[in-house]
Amino acid sequence: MKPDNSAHREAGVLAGIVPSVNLAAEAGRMDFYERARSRNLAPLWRVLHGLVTDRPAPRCVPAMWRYAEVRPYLMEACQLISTGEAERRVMVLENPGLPGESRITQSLFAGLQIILPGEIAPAHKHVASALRFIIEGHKAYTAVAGERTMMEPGDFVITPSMTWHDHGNESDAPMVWLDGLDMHIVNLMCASFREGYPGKVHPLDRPEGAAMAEAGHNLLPVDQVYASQTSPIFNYPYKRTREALDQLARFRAADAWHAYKMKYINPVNGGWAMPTLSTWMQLIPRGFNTASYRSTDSAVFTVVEGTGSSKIGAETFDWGPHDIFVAPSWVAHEHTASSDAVVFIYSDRVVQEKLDFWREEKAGV
Ligand code: GTQ
Repeated sequence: MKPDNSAHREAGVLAGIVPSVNLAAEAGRMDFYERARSRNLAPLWRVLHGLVTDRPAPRCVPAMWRYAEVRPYLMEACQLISTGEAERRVMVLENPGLPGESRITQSLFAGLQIILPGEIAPAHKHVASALRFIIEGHKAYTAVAGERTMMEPGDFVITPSMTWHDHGNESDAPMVWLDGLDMHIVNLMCASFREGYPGKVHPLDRPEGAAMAEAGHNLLPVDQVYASQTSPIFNYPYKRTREALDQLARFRAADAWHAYKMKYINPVNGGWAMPTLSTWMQLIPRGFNTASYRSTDSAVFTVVEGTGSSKIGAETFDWGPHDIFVAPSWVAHEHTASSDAVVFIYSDRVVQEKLDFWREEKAGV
């Protein structure tokens, strides 16, 4: 094949990506590339620097979802489809840099799930793990592996991998929570399975509060064997989390980058509460401005209480209760609180740590 215009064009594009490649010589290689392609072979030198980047190159961008703007869509979805028909009535928070991909970051899923009084989201199980962070409503439940927990705003509730779970609302008001799932990580590895339960709900065989009694008091049943890497604590209630942050702030100085930031832990091993999703609750006192910080884990932030603003890269977002925003990998961010602010955060940091990927950079250090 003789080098034609398109070959030159392609070569020109390549020259922009890999400056060391000679443009004229590249045009002469097009025939070779064509024949190689027919044998399912591709030259690495044409893609190397796009594959092995000199720094994180997230397609995900800084973004915010204001709850006041999102909530009407959740309510409208309730008019249009039942939980029964939808299986899970969830509006996915899609990163504007990743439209149509059901991703809030490249590795994380986020969605707002709404369940109306009397509705049941039927039982199923899947390899993907889920976290539920409760936004509004009272006394709706999730049942996992035969035990129910009633959910209150600010509670952090875990659905471990491959456990049967259904959700129900026996209260008289809608309940909304944020779902955080790791299915994109599962799918990257092609490790996904799911199964629907034959009945609507899985039978209950443990009393409410069982997990809390077994694991929620800095005590564990002697000789208990833990096969799962997920925390045996089912629900980390907001009341206790808030109290811990409050008491901490009374005697410790705020950290320059994190203010007061506590990680949720698995009492069995002291590690992260979930094997694929790191979770924290952060308290930023009124008037405090966190120093600029970046890390390789893109993170999802949900405001529980208070107001403030966050500078994420070149953008500034003003936020209040229930607003959700995202900081992409390696994009520096800082927060200012205009009233005492409490923010729930999740990311894939735990995965990156296990794989020796994770890095952070604190401005001024
Ligand atoms: O509640 O089981 O947002 O399976 C996405 C997938 C929620 C759930 C989601 C799910 C669920």
